[in-house]
Amino acid sequence: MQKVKKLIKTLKGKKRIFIQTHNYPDHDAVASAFALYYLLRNCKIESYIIFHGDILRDSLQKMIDKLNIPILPHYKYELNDEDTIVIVDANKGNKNVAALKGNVVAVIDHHPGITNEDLEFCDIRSDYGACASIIFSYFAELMLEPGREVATALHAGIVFDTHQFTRNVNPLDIETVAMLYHVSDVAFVNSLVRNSIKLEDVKQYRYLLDKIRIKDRCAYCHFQEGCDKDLLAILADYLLSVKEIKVVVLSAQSSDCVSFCVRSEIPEIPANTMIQQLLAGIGSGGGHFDMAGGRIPNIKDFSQDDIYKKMISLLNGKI
Ligand SMILES: [Mn+2]
Repeated sequence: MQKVKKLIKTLKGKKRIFIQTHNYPDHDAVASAFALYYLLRNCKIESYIIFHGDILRDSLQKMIDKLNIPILPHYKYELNDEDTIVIVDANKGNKNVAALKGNVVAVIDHHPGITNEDLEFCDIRSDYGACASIIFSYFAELMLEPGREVATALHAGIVFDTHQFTRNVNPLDIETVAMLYHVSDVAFVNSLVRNSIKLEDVKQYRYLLDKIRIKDRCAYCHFQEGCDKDLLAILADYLLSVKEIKVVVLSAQSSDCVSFCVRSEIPEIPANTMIQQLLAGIGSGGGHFDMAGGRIPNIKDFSQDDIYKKMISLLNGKI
């Protein structure tokens, strides 16, 4: 049976269906949820898009506003145990997905992960650059054309998640964008990509350049005063664009935890393994071989000198 038919069969007749993104969603998560909402609606299944956390990036808020994406914080709906949840761009039980009231019956994700046996539907394709490409494959199975708004969202989701086709790209991501290109508002997607930071963010660049510690082609910086998660990722990519820097670790303090962002261009030092080793015993992390994230839940367990020393020792001889 086609994947999408199985998903529709799973959801048909369910009372209230919520499409949940990972916490602090990014462009790909919101685009995936929006496209799935649209697809289900075409199959006479109503759903609601929800998330936990905040919309951190201006460019994402702009995408939500311009494309009229009906996404709301989960508390607006007061979920109960009878509700049905579909998770997109993350897996059930992930640390970055709030456990809400309701039954998680389906997961659609492109991060490496295991198929949870409790789920009625699970579609994990870790070789895809974006969850949006998986959702588009459902449109293709149904021979359903996404409208201009959905096409634009999917296009943006793929471009952002693959870092403009430089990371984890699968030929299918490129084929998907090629198909969407005719319908999508290309100029709008390009403007989102080009305007990913705001003037206020510039001071974090200054802080980074001031405080950065570099050794053996590895860079580390801790943001004592905090830095939002998405900007931390943008800054990590910015450092990686420096020719001599091959591995980047950034951390940022918030009121209750320390968040991490890791990048690696060295296959012998996968970012996801590195974050797990760095935070062993004090926190958790995961991701892809070239990009990963993590967090230390208790600030007391964090010392930037310890992290820096550990990073250097982990890289010793490999770089
Ligand atoms: Mn994604």
